Parts: sequence; structure tokens; C-alpha cells
Amino acid sequence: MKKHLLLSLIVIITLTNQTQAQDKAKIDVKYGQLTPLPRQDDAMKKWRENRFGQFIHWGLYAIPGGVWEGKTYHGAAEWLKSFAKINQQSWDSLQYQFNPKKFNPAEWAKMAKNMGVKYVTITTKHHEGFCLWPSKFTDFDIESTPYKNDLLGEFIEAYNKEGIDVNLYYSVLDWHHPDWRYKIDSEDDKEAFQRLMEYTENQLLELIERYPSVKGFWFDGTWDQCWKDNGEFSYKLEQKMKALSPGLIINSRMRADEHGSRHFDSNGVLMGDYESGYERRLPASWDVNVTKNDWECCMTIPENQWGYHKDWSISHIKSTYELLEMLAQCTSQNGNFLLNFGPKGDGSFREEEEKIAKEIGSWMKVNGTAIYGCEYAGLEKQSWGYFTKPTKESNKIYMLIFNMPISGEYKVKLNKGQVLKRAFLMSNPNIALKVKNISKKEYLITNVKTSRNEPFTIVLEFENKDSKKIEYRAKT
Ligand code: 1KN
Repeated sequence: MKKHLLLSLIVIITLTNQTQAQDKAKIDVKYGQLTPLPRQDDAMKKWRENRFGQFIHWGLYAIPGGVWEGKTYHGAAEWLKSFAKINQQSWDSLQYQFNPKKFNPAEWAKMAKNMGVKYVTITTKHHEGFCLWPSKFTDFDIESTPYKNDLLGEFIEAYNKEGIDVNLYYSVLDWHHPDWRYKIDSEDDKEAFQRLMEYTENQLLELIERYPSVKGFWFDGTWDQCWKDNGEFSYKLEQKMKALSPGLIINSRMRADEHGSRHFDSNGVLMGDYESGYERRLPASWDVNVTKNDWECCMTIPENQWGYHKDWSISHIKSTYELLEMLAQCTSQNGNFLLNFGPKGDGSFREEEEKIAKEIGSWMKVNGTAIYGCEYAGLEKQSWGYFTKPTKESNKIYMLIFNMPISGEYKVKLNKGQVLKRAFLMSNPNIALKVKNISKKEYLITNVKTSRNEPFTIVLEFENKDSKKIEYRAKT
């Protein structure tokens, strides 16, 4: 009897859930997803292959670097104006000090190239409203600083020369613009925000026209009610931007639907081209995301500093290996990793960032094959690290090792039909590693025991005839 009750209860709960899901799916969404996902065009394939990008936060906030009138504020440096309650005029006049004498775009691009990033995303306008390009629509821009030149143009040219794709970060939230409103409470607010949206559109179309090589846009500052109330506007803006630049890639953070649902529309369908909610965090569990949408994680080196902060002494500063492990995890779950740098006001990088960039670069030179053009490998996660597989080759799987077992033996559980031919170190393909079959489909691969903790890669090679090409990603 008890059993029956429980069973009925389960049935009822299941049915209710289904009805709710169906009800949810009934919501009419007109201004939701613009482009069917996941995109399979060449531009998106390239974005996916890139896997590793450099984020750059650079604006007026780099000048105070978290210190105002002798006092150090430990919040995020690019938010200083807001939480230190600095008045508009004092903050805005920083533009007359913006003159980065050490800014050398060719060197920046070389540093990024050597680090191994395939794309870069740079702040064109953060919340402070200052524009790194000479905009027709405001004087609060690079043209009105002592630097005067088109800094963004110089940056894009230099990075493109190194073969690095450039994306532009743009904050809709704007502390400088007189027409910014957090929410719309009156007819006046409505008219003001209408002008703000026009300004936003003008600037975005201006950026696309000025810099035609730009691959994508990274929207931020889109969480306020004003933007959530204007789903139709952001839909049409996405449409206009993509019409002007076919192949353009836009993050999910840009969009809200007409019901105010952000990133995902009211029916749970992703908007934009990839999920950009992973800010300073990775997916909670290793097996999420692998078969769903494209996504990107953006990460800071300290706990929470994007713009340059003079004092990094009060937070955990991630190690090179910690950051590489995040990159490996992202790749193993079909995601990209965007690592942030905050250059100083004079245009140079802090030593810690230079060191990390160098160390990442030398690791990537040996192990990058297990990252670029790689994806979810379809194998059960093991404690030593992450599996990835090259999208274009079906007979290889990579093991990115971050935890070295004391035994020197690395466990692998294969799928049906996978016949292991050979295992070797990516750094030394000539020597085959010992492979021990411990049970059906389970193996232990032996490497030399090592006290060094430098992460490395083991390559698994399979018999071609038996390994079928498995498509993990749903086709559109
Ligand atoms: C929780 O509130 C925020 C608000 C803005 C957290 C982060 C941010 C901005 N997004 C990052 C990518 C940085 O630009 C940060 O200033």
C-alpha cells in the first residue's frame, strides 16, 4: 500500500512537472533567439577552435588603479568611481591625464601571441562611459585626451597582424551619459532612455563600420530594468549589427526577450551566439554543457580585479597552473577561456601578468595541440585531470594531467568500440608508455613517477577502423 502511495506520488509529481514545462514552452516569444544555435558557419567554427582568449580592461580607471586621494579601495578597480562615490567632474577629468606613453600595440600583440591566445576582447567603453576610439557621438573619448590618436584602431591593427581575432567589449550601462536611467519611472525617463539606446546603436554601428575586421561583440552592463524592458530593441540591434557584419559573434549577455528574460528567453532558449554567464566561475560539475550550447568563461588573475589595481596584496593571486587547469577544463567541456589583463595607465603591464603570460605561453607551445580545435572527448572524467579530443581527428584523445597520482599510473575508461593502439607523451611522441588492461574497457597508463607538479599531456591513439566518429554536438 505504502509502495503504491509512493508510486502515485511520483507519477503525480512527474506529470505536474511536465505540465509546467509544457506551460512554460507555450510562452510566445517574438524577440528571442535571432540565430539558430549552435551556429555551424565558418566564423563560429573558428571562434570554437580558438578556445583561448585574452580579455583586456583598459580605461580611465587604470590611472587611479584603485587609489583615490591617498586611500586604497579594495573593490574592483574599474568600479572605483561608483563605490568611492567620486563626483562626476573629478572622475571625468581623468581623461585629460590619459596619455599612455608606454603603450606599444605591437608589443602587446606579441605578448598575447606568445602567450598562445587566438583572440582578444578589449573594453571599448566600460561603465565609466569613456571611449577608447574617436567616436562621432561623444567627446568623452580618446580624441579628447592628450594621447589623441585612435588607440583602438592601433590595437586592432597590431593584433590582427599577429593573426589574433579581435572582439569588442561594450558596456550599455553608462555612468557618464546624461540619458542613462536604471529604470523608467516617468515619461521623461522614457525619452531619455530612448536617446541612450539611440546612442548605443550609433556607437555600435560606428564601431563595426570603423573596424571591419572585428569578429564579435561582448556586451556588459545589461542587467538593469531599463534594458530588460527593451527586448525588442536589443533584438533589432543584434539584427542590424549582423546585417552590417555577417558572421559577427555576440555574447548572450546582450539580450533580453520582450518579457525581460535575460541570456535565455522565457522558454529557456539561449539568445546571442554563446553563453556568457560564466564570469569568474566554471561550470559547477564536469559533465554539464558538453552537448549543449557554446559558452565562454571569463576569468581574473586576482579574485576580482578587471581594471588595473595598484595593490594585489589582499587577494589570492592565481598561479599559472591554476589558470591552465581552468583552460583545460573549459576545453574539455566545449567552452572557451578568456583570461583578463588590466594594463596600467601608462600602457605597460604589471610584472605578475607578464610572468603569467610567459609561463602560459611556454606550456602552450608543448601542450596547445590538446587545447586548440579540441572539444569534449566523451569519456568518463578521471581524477588526474581532463580529456579533450581534436574535433577534426577521430583516432586521438588527449589527457591533460593536473594531478599526478603517487603510483605514476593514470586510469582511463574507454567507450565501446575504442581500441587503444598507443599512448605517449605529447612532449615525446617517440616513446610509447606502458598500458595495462585492468578490466573490460579500463586501463592504467604508466608514466615515470615525478615529484614535479608541471601539468603535461598524454596522447591516446586509437585504431582507426574501430573508432567511429561520434558527433556530440547537435546539428542545427
Ligand atoms: C556583480 O556585479 C558586477 C558588475 C559588473 C560584476 C562584474 C561586472 C563587470 N563585468 C566584468 C566582465 C567586468 O567588466 C566587471 O566590471
